[in-house]
Amino acid sequence: MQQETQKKLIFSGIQPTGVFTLGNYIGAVRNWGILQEEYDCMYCVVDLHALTVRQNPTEFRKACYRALALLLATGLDPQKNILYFQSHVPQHCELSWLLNCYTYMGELSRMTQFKDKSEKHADNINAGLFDYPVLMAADILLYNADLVPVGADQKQHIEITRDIAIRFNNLYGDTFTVPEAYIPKSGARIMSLSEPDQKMSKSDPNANATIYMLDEPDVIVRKLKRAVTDSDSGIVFDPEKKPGISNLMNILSSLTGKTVAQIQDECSSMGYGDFKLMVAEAIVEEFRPIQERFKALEKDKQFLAQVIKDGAARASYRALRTLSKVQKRIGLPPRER
Ligand code: ATP
Ligand code: LTN
Repeated sequence: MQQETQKKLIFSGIQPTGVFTLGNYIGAVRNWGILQEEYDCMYCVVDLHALTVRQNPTEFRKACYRALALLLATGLDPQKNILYFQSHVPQHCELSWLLNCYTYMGELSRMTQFKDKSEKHADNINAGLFDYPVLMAADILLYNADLVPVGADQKQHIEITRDIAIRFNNLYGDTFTVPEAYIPKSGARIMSLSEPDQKMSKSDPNANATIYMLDEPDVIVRKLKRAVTDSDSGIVFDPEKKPGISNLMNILSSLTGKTVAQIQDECSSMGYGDFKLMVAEAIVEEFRPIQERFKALEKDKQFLAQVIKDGAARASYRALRTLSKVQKRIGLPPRER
């Protein structure tokens, strides 16, 4: 059905919980485009994970399509990668159930994302939120991914995925590849512009805290101007004492490829105002071509529909193979197909 190579397999996912942020871009999505040249890559819009938080059905459907179009607009090539919606490949849920039976309540209770999200959504601490890491483990193990490119906040989820895989392999013999996190050296944790001790997040209710990939240039400039900096002046990299300006330096470094030390040297005589404009300009220029491609793609419904259909078919083919193997190892009665 499709060419399979000896290349290492990359798998990653992103939630369609809103427009992708500068944090998603630098920490994850941008790297996905780089990896597609060297690896066999699968990138999934994890719509089922997004349901752990209440979504408005009409808005949610739009957000799912937008997420896929944005991935394409950043340069992911549907010929080189498998791009698809998680909900279109039911084997993710099937494997997730099986893995639930090899995961302990204690380990899930220690997940910091669960603790954070439970605090943020105290009125809706649902079982899905608790079980989120097991579905994520299923996403990854279903394809025997070698590497998982994510931002630093997902490290703990990759650790539990590894633990589940090792536990299963110890019980039933080598079944799953034990994956490794692939976290960028620079930009793995972009912070909020309003609260630089919090990570930038697409579901932050304060729109000024976040740069979205579809923000117009004037909006980006305005948000940068408002970004919280520190009481003293000086473009100095010190994440502890000067988290605001250090975050902006980190953003600039990730976008230009310059080190923070170089930026500190080059900008030592600048005031905060000019520096903020320089960072805004770099973001605007980075997003300009992506936004143009996005506008064209959004109109091309037929192309998008084809990518979605092909992606699901190619992913299902691979998923079924692993799931059948797992079912057999566990001792479930075989089903003729
Ligand atoms: P939400 O606010 O809905 O929880 P999110 O913005 O945290 O969403 P996810 O869909 O959970 O985004 O994450 C997608 C990818 O982006 C993950 O690999 C994650 O590690 C990465 N990522 C998210 N936020 C940041 C950030 N601030 N800096 C770097 N990487 C990030
Ligand atoms: N939990 C991830 C999204 C995600 C994911 C995955 C990432 C779901 N399944 C599999 C990598 C691999 C997050 O970014 N919050």
